[in-house]
Amino acid sequence: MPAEEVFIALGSNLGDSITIVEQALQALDNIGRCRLLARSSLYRSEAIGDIPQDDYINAVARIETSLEPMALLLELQAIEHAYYRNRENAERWAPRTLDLDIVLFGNRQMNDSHLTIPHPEFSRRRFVLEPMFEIGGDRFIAGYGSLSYLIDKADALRMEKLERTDA
Ligand code: A4P
Ligand code: MG
Repeated sequence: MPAEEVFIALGSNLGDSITIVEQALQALDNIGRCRLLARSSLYRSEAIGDIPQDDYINAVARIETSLEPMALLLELQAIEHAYYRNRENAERWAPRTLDLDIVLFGNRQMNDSHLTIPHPEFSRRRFVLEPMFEIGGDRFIAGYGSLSYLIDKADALRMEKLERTDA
């Protein structure tokens, strides 16, 4: 099975979010049959959603994998669990220690009870689009348009790029 290029969005707004997201980026490289190709800077962004909550630390990773989407999702959930994400708090868009979303998986489109690809919210989320642009440049996404076009249209959001400390 040839490897496919996948974009993963990372987010955290509970605990030591900067360290958690940095460690999660490394953890992605350690998944079997996955290779981290690029990672964005960290971004601090205003939380979207109905409940007032702390700012998020967000980032995007570009990986190459020969795993199927569902197998990759299970690996991502194992990483989330390692950070004690509190699943008791079932409220949608509640604060979380670590959230890993599959944004794009090659050119695949799917929608079943476990996975929707592309991620249903990505095209409106500046904290996903700008880090994608940072690591991959502009690109056309079938059914959506170019990244630069999506960034222009995305919701206004307070967002700040943090200095890289790993470079
Ligand atoms: N699932 C379906 N499609 C996918 C996909 N493409 N990637 C399913 C990952 N998971 C996917 O996920 C619930 C179920 O979604 C999973 O079991 C999987 O089968 P979850 O991570 O437990 O729930 P969730 O993340 O709370 O729900 P949701 O609706 O995915 O929330 P979001 O969209 O992740 O939003 N504000 C800022 N500034 N930055 C943020 O990162 N994040 C959220 C969470 C809200 N506000 C934010 C941010
Ligand atoms: Mg999620």
